[in-house]
Amino acid sequence: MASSVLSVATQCVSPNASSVSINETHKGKAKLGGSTLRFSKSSGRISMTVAVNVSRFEGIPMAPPDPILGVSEAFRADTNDVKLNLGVGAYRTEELQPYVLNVVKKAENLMLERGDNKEYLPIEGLAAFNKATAELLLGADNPAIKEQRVATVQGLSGTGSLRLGAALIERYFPGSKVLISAPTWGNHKNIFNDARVPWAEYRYYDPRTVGLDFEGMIEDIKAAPEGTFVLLHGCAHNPTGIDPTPEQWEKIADVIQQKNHIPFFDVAYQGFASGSLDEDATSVRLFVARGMEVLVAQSYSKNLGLYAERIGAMNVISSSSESATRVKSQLKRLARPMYSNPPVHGARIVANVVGTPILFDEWKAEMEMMAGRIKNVRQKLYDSISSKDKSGKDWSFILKQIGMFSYTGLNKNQSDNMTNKWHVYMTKDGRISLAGLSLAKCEYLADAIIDSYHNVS
Ligand code: KET
Repeated sequence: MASSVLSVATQCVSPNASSVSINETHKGKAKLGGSTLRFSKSSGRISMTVAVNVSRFEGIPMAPPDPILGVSEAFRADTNDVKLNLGVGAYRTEELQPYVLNVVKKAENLMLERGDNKEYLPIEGLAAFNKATAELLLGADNPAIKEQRVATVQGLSGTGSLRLGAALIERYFPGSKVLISAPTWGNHKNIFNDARVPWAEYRYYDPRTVGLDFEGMIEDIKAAPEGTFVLLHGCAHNPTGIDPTPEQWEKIADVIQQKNHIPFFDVAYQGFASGSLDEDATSVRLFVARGMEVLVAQSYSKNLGLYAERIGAMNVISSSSESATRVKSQLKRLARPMYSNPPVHGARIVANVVGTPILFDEWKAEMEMMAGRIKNVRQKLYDSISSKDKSGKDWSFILKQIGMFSYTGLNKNQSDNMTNKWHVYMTKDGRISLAGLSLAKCEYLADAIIDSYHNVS
């Protein structure tokens, strides 16, 4: 469109100086249809630029709203008072307000008192953060840390860290596939697509049992070609809220080890599954204890409530300190042209909280409090639905699921009904964030779910 207007313009007005009058200052402007022609004369030559009102970006189509973050945008636009945002996994208080952890405020005060500067961080991030985050993940006395086999690079939260890991795969394991669970967090597919890493799915959720399809999962991991990366949710699987049992984790590790696959953990909810930071890291630690090489992306968005600080890490646990050093150098090389170096504020908060024993203990207590509030809401929601719904449907899956979410089993039409009729905002896969629910709203939500489940096909 833009180019056709351009060609019309140049045909109508010859660039020859005789057909255009140029004023004394040797600069001029003329209108032609919707376009403005600008002329200038310098050293006897006339140059002409055409400012066309039609955009060069005409060919770029409108992108669809993000399936998760787009829900918050729609929520903000709704003026009805009863509205409820159960879309994004972000912790709210019982008053449904955002929550800044006390330990975070204390760490920030410490930082202010010290007058920390704002110099660039090294490409790999803040050293104190990298140390703290690897220790939090693996346990401070983990042999992999002692033997310097862990390459840790501070990332732009969980997403940025996953993206960095994906870039490493794309560059050094060309053609390798990543196996991801069906279903999974929606952004996983985008991350690997954008990094040009091919992916396939392994079976995970069984709608008949509303539980884990363990046999399907094992079969699919076994069937993948040797050396496949297997993306695993460290704990509190998103969106299903269903985790393997410790025995099942052992069997998953067996198969991955037998097939020479490489496990790639996404740890976005450490502490949110059980309320305990250590307990929620057992899956990762189990693989590392077997001497396996493991990739782990970490996020502090949820467990420290640092959503907007974009703080997380990419860890590569290697079988030798030499290869860990080389891997780290390459992670830095990948990061430099993408974002140069990471932001400092969140890194300092994490380093202070994890590195100061009093703050660390206080964090654990706050973590338990947040996980506890979600458990209470989960129970109340189950109680409300099961006492109101006389159909005999078994809703006990709500209690079996763990973490921030409940995977309700509502389909897209039913989820639409939740939003359009009840002003309950949620993702279209039927996931609701219990972290955005209060005890006071459980009855209302129960009515909405029962109506949507029974009256919408
Ligand atoms: N992994 C998982 C499994 C995950 O659920 C999220 C965020 C992330 C990584 C990345 O979070 P980050 O803030 O980049 O550290 N999930 C919530 C928010 C989002 O979609 O971005 C969500 O599922 O609602």
